[in-house]
Amino acid sequence: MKKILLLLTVLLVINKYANAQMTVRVIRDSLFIPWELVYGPDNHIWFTQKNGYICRMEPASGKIDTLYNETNTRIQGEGGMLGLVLHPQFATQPYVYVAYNYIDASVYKQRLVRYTYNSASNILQTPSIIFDNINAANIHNGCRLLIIDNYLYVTTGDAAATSNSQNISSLNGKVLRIGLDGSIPADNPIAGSGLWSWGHRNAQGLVYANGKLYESEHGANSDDEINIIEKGRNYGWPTVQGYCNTPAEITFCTDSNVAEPIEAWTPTLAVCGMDYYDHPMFPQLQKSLIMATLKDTTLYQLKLNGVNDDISTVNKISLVKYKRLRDLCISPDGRIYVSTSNSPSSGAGSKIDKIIEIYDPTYNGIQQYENEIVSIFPNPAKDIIIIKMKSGTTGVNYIIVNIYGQAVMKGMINSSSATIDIKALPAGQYKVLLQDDGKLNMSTAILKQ
Ligand SMILES: [Ca+2]
Ligand SMILES: [Ca+2]
Repeated sequence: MKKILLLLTVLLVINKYANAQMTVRVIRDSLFIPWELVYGPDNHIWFTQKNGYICRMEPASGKIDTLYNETNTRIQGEGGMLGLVLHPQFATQPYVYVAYNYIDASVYKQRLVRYTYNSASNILQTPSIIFDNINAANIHNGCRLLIIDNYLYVTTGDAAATSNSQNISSLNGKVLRIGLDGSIPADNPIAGSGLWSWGHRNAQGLVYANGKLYESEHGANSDDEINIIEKGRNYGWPTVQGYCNTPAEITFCTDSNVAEPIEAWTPTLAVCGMDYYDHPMFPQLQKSLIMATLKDTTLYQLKLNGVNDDISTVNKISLVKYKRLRDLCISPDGRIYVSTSNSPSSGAGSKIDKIIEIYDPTYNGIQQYENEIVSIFPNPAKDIIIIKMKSGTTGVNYIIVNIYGQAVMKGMINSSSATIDIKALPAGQYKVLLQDDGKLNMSTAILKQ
């Protein structure tokens, strides 16, 4: 019986690679510009809509819960409700951080608000303003949010005033770094200031991976950019567009310690939301930034080089044909979720936006790497997982990582079958990483029940 099972496993592996297929499914329609998608530790997609609704969707069914309607949100042109991020310890600190534009004494502004999730009633409550009085305009309001090591990173646009970006007294045209309570960290580059980097035009993509902060930024008539954001660096706008490659730019870049982009596009694509993909569901997409574009109406794969500090190849994922694409998120089991941005931006008119899912229906979690055959089961698991390797396996490290990227268990496998007791782990999604010092480097998502 065991031999038959093994044979079946091998056949499944071969079959999977023969039929690997990228499939697209529209989960929901009739939405209004889902501006930011975040895959939550509750296996739901949390998202904003530009008109002030904060929502939570179950991916399989498409069931949407409206958690909050922020009636202070004011749509003006590109402005409205924008970025969203969840607290990294959401299970114990159920906070949702959101950026939106509002009117204060007839002046258009932007603020960051923290809401508290009440899981019993499935709503957000007790909004608390943590950062206020950022200038806003009909165009160029950023605004992506990200939390790294308990600091909140925020991209702000130049709010249609290009001089803001080089003005270190202005919060606009910047990447900001603030405490989760809105405080200014003592180790920011300018004492008492929320600025982390400057010289930005309008960044609407931000993702942290490989110890690096990758940002996408809309250019003007040329030079959409991908940057790696570093503390206290100047990214050039409006004097420098794209690379430092004109005499005036070269002078300014030398004088002002300007960081050049790692990629630039002319004509522009209208580069938008980004996430990092490294899951074996789509091996061809691993170790890549995945990026939504508005004007170019395509999802892009930006494959990183071996040390993750440059882009080696750019591919279009041409299967995704839903006009303007705003943002994406990736689930721990390797599925990609994308939102569109095709409704009239004023909010007056039909709501025609979608959230779509990209997945491989033939993917079964069994991976083949070179000559290694690995399977991990059961999945979902309750008490134990069994990791089956090829015979004679030695020296393979396993690391179990939670949804926050923290290693919660690790050890070494020195046989063709290892049983790991996971009873002590809280229920939820995890990744099992298998690594040796040679060619084996795989990760598989498991669900602990
Ligand atoms: Ca730049
Ligand atoms: Ca240039």
